Amino acid sequence: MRDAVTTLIKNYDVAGRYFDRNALDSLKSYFESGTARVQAAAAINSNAAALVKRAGAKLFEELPELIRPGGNAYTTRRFAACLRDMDYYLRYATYALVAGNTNVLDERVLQGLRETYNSLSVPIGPTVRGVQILKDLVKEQVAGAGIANIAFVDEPFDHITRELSERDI
Ligand SMILES: CCC1=C(C)/C(=C/C2=NC(=C\c3[nH]c(/C=C4\NC(=O)[C@H](C)[C@H]4CC)c(C)c3CCC(=O)O)/C(CCC(=O)O)=C2C)NC1=O
Repeated sequence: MRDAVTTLIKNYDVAGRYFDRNALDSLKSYFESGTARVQAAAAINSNAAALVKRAGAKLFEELPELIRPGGNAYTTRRFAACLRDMDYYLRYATYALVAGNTNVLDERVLQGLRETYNSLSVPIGPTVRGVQILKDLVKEQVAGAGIANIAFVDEPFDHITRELSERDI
């Protein structure tokens, strides 16, 4: 598992180089956004359950066929599994936000996920939509907490949707 700093060190160490201007700029920007990242994590943590619940409600309102007979989130067990997956996405996205790096998502969440989803007929498109709804709600929450520059909030959620959407080669 890597963060913004260890990733940079790894890359420069492989090349046997001291940090150059690019590296220093990227370190500077990571540390400058550090407090905001921690504040964003705090705003998410204290509202995580509500964020997941609201995102689920919005998803099922948009795509009601998911929870009708024949839908993948139909039955209490699968409905709960779907919300639990959303909760995983939120929690790991929060880790990635603080790390300033999406490696934790690759290692702990995304590896093998598409195969699992395909084998259980969990539909990818609606899952991607669920993650985007979650992202929008998180951004509202974080902005509402008075955190100024929240551009970094998009990254982990967009990474999840990008990786999930990726076609097999
Ligand atoms: C921490 C990393 C991690 C992830 C990400 C994870 C996902 C994950 N989601 C699963 C199932 C599932 N995932 C969903 C999700 C959905 N169905 C829908 O229609 C919606 C679009 C969507 C919710 C947004 C459902 C319904 C199941 C149960 C499918 C089944 O058993 O038939 C399963 C199969 C095993 C199980 O049911 O627990 C895994 C492994 N597990 C992990 O350990």
